[in-house]
Amino acid sequence: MNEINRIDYAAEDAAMRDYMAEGEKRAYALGNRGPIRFTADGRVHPDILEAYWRCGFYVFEGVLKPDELADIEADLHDIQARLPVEKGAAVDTLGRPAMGTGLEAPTLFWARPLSDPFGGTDLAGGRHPVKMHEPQAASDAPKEVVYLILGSLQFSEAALRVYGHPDLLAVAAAVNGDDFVPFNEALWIKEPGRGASVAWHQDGLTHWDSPDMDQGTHGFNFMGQLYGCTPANGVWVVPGSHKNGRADIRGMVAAAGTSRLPDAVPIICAPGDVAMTNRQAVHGSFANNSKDWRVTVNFGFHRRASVLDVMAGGIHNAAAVYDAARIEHRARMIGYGIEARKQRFPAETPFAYAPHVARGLTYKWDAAAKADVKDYNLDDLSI
Ligand SMILES: O=C(O)CCC(=O)C(=O)O
Repeated sequence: MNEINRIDYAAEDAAMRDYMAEGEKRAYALGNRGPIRFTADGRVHPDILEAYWRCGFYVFEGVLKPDELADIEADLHDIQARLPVEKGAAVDTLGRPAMGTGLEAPTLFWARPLSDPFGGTDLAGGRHPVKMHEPQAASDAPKEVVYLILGSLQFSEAALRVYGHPDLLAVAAAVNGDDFVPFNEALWIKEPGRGASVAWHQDGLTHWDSPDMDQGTHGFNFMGQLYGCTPANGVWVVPGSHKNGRADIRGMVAAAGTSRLPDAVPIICAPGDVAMTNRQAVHGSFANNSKDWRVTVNFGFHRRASVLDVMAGGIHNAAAVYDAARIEHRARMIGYGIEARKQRFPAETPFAYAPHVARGLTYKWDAAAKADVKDYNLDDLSI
């Protein structure tokens, strides 16, 4: 994609460069990356699970192959062409009804280029307490850009097929149990010279004070990388921070004297790698002041016990009690993902999702299903 000239972080530039070089070294020393591997009896290799639980993230290398990446890129270009010409506009650049119009659930998130829309605000439950450094964008940059798209599976069949990936779903079952359930899905678009930062935060909101909370209670996100990600444009994680309950992020930044948290490491991926990040880990990303695009196909899963009959929500959708009927309805997206994938990759052995198998539920990916996914994210299971 386009290349732009690197815009300096000005006074922050040298420190940022050192931080990224040091972080990269520490990231590679963690021992939490490699292909998805299985034991002879078909279980996700225990070394992977050990490293994931030790670090709070893992990088699965080479999961998405070139044909699948090409599909995702084609959908990305289609999405970009269908975005409103500017925030609030009803049409795209070709005068067609823009993506997101007529939908009830939140989909498009806009930000000033290189800004930090959440840091230091009360948004999203105030979970991003400290603002990140906001570099100066080029004078010809647009006023605002779309950096996040929620409910993304309704806009991209390629993303839906990634959602049905058999090896990734096997990992979800190994981490969250065979009866794992959806969380939400998103497309993160970090344009070079424009992409917003995501201030340090922990994702979970619901169970921090629960007496039986443990390191996996708030689930995890998969982050599939279309173009790869670097220290400059990728997510950074504080390894092990998912184990320690709610972090004092304000205190961590104050102690460091900078938003460059000294213990954090970058998630580094090649195109087609898929990271898995614990939602309780302290993580964030800097404004993308590099020359490289980062596009992340993001989708999360929970333990069923973490959401069943729990009162939650209020960030990605309306607050509600997540009863069994809602969970089953939302989990149809797993059924659709598996079916959509079967059509495109018929030689693969599809994943068998235990709750559907147990109840004899079957799904088709057809015209009716495509209509059914409109606004599906109203039912996200957001804890
Ligand atoms: O992709 C990013 O920059 C941020 C992702 C993130 O914070 C999340 O998925 O919780």
